[in-house]
Amino acid sequence: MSDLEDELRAVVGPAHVLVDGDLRAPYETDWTRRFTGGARCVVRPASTAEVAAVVRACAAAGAPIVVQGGNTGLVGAGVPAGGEVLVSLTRLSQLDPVDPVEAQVTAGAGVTLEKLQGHARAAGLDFGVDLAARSAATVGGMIATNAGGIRVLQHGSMRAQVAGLEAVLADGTVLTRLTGLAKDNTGYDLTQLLAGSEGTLAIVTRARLRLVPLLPARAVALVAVAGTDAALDLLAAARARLPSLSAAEIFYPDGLDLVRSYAKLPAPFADAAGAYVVLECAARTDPTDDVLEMLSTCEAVDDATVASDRAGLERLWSYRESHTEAISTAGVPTKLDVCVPLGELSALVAELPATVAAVAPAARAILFGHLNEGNLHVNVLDAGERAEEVTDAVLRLVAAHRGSISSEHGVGRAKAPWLSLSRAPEEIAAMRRIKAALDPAGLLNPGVLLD
Ligand code: 2HG
Ligand code: ZN
Repeated sequence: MSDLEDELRAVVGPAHVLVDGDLRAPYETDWTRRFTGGARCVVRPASTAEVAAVVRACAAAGAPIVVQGGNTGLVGAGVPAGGEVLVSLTRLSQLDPVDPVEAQVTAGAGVTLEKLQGHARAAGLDFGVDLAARSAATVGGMIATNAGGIRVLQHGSMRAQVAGLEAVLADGTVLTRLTGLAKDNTGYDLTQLLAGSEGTLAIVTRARLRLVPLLPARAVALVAVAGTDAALDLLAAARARLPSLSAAEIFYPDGLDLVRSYAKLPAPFADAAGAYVVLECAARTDPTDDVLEMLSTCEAVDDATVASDRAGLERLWSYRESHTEAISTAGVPTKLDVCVPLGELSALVAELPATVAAVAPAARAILFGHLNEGNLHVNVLDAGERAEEVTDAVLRLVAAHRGSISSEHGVGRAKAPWLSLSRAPEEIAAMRRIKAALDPAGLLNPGVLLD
């Protein structure tokens, strides 16, 4: 075995350098099964010092690195293109005690969202980001991708929760900024530069995270509406009248059909609707009455069902949250995560089916997502050989509606060729200069974000 593997074994221990194909395999294919590539080896460091030593060894050998957290990313950024050393961070799982005065906690990059949530809740607080992949998604990956999820409406996306970071640069230098000061105006904000940089500038090893108040009383409404315009009217009413609104999500009848057969759920309403909206309110005391009052006076509502007990909340949320798994059970989707200004959303939804059909007649596009941010998850099934053409057509349509080609999943490898649809040439040139300054040899996540 080569010198590099021996050096890596000396750093992390022989059990944590995986060269055998069977052992590497779970790390080499992404969650969707669409992106796959062979790693030179998988290395599993357990501390920041070990990550730094791994990076130094790779840098000395000129070996490119791909960084992986919970491997729940959806744009191919965490799996190798071919031949990289895959650095898996799941063993960086230290979770410090919650600081109740600052309402902050320091967490290792490998801590799962679910662990973090449980830890915060046990201390009477909560974490501001939540998403369906919570059992596997990790803090490091969520920061690297600036993950969004179902509470962006209330707390913003991942970068808004990050008060400080520790990270390893491409030459093995460790940057540590974990104090989490509420005010700190001392130059470039390196923490926010690394959030959303998709592992291309540094490897996040620990984070100082903000926590939010725990709001234990929740009410969820699943609402039947005529279509996207009515959903937006409902959103406007909910935002104006429900200060405790914590989530607003949308899905459509074809997605509901898939979810129902996958999760064995009953039809939520006697009659089919044009679109379905999930609204959630979170407060210290039961917000159900406020939700019912808003629903009873909003003309956009055709039908609604409301729950506030744990089983009912889970049941109503599962109509929305089971979409990803239900779609993956039906095939390997081409996943496009886009957003447009709310005023453009209806037109986008109306134009998408024909846009997809024009390049891939056999394909079907399942739409769902985060209504409040105009964020649609366009999941195209049965695109077959036409996945690239579908991607191109959909992303161009989104750009024509003044939208973003990646709302919350990142650019990764999947969308790198289309970055210029969302960012001006001057911006991309500036990003390349930042990349060159921090990673001159291009060792970190090559081919991700900037191809
Ligand atoms: C969600 O909102 C996730 O559930 C996954 O962002 C979206 O599967 C998808 O396309
Ligand atoms: Zn999402």
